[in-house]
Amino acid sequence: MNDRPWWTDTAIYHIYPRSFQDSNGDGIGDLPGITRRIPYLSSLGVGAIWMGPVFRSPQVDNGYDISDYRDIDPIFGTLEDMDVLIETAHRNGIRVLLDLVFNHSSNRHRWFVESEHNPDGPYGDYYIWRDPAPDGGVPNNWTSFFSGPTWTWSPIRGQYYLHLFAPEQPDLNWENPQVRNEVADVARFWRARGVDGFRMDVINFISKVDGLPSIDADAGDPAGSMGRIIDSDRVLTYLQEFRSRIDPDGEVVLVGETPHIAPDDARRYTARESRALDMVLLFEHVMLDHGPGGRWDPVRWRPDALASVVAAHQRLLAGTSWPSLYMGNHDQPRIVSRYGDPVAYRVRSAAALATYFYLQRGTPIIYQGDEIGMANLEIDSPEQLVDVESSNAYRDLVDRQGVAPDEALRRVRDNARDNARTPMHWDGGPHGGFMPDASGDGDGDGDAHPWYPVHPDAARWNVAAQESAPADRSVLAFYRRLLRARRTSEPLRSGEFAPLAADGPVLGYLRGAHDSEALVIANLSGTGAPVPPDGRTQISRATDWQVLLTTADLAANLEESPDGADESGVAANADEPGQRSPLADLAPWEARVLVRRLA
Ligand code: ISL
Ligand code: CA
Repeated sequence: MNDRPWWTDTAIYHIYPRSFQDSNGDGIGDLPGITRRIPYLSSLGVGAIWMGPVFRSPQVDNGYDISDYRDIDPIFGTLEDMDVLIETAHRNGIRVLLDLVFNHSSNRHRWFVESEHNPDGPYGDYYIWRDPAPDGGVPNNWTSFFSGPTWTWSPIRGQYYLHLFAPEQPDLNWENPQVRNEVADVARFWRARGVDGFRMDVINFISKVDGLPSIDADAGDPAGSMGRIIDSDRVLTYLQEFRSRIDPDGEVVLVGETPHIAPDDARRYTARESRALDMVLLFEHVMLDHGPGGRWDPVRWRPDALASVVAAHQRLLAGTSWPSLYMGNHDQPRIVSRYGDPVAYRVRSAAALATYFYLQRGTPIIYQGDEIGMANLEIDSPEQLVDVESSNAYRDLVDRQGVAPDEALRRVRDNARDNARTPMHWDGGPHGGFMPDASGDGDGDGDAHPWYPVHPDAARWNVAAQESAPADRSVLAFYRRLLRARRTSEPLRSGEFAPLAADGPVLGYLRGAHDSEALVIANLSGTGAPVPPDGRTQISRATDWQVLLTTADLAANLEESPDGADESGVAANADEPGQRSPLADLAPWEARVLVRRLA
């Protein structure tokens, strides 16, 4: 038994409820649908789920605009459905994290309605209200993450209110102790129903610098500008206060989403002695393809840049901090499309990326569908951009920046959040098994349709197909092997991290435990490559390296089989680690994991 907290010794599965499993045929994923899939999650080998927000919400930002923190939105089910889900998850050895969105609420929350209509009442100071600037305009020059202004005028109250996101998402005023009491009360309410932890939405934004000063024009990079609007010391104080109120014994896991956080703050907030957050969700690795104009000015990402960011994050969160390891989520495009090769090496590149990323020191957070290699949509029309951030970005490019519609679509489509929000693929049946076929005649044209179209390739890329496929053609089977390797290999569970020098697209690192070590080397390209010099040096130190895993055993794609496969298409020793020599050249998209015991 180790004294490390449970969340350092497991993987978390991130569910986007509206796109996971619909149980009642209305085309929207729901809580009973998640409950139905708990056995699948248990078979995957994850020890916890993080569910996106399912609380009452007008759904302007798909639930990240909450109008009642203590009730379930009817599109997802009821409080009783949540109780059943939590109980079923716990019975299957799976803990439950909810998504607390407390930097802002919905403008339809009663607190905001009260605050707007009754400025001198008990809720008058729950939000960030300001008079117009001397010139009658907005109070400062901040901009919203969702394009456009970050202040909206209320004719009812005769003041502006702040919203770092959509106008329907007014920022709560955390400087007000009453607001902080409300947040703690909500967390205690869910703890009492058996919730094991919380993912905390943009939690580093909760305290803004006094006076809300405009940002100097020279503050080009988003990180810099966030550093100019956030008071990070008070953020830490408020997080410590929150923890002390809801979790005096340190049993609750708190994962803070912290876009553009300064590295020192990431370390401060997660250091065990700080008693604030347990992990943060960092962003540099999901901004490698952001060009000079940011997310909507995409450039090609570079593997050596990924290696540098990974090494920097590991260095930053060494010691008493603990990294979270996510590559995809509901705000990011699909991993295999963004970092892999979804055309020529969809199976093997999905597996190679997972191996490189999830065997680092830290807790893997796997986003629904990445474990079966789900890919980006073919977005060829602005109508397919239904997400508030993506559609606003498109409109802003065309209407405000005068970019031609085709060029604007080209700049938004690959990074649009819609890519990761297509319904989960369960089987090759109607709607990919995401929703019951309402008409029941098996052609999936019942009166209801999924809230967002199912990806056209669901018939081939789905859980059922990969459950029955030979191991060498199943991303799902590989994810199971990968998570099992993490659970059973001491250096992968708890070993210290040391990066190898990147050599073009070949990246890697060492994981060193007290009595054993592991070496992870990944060729993130479609061409063969030698083991890099740094890796060669490490491997040549000893002669007893064992190959624990290699993606060279996997087919490049669903149809093909790897070299040396027998007539049934199953790679030689597909269930056994590759028989390759530790120093053999790396195949295209080969990630190789070596382990050895120290003498
Ligand atoms: O990546 C982003 C900014 O660079 C945005 O896609 C995202 O809005 C940001 O990461 C914050 O995300 C969280 O808060 C948003 C919500 O839209 C996202 O879904 C949530 O993950 C506002 O609540
Ligand atoms: Ca439903």
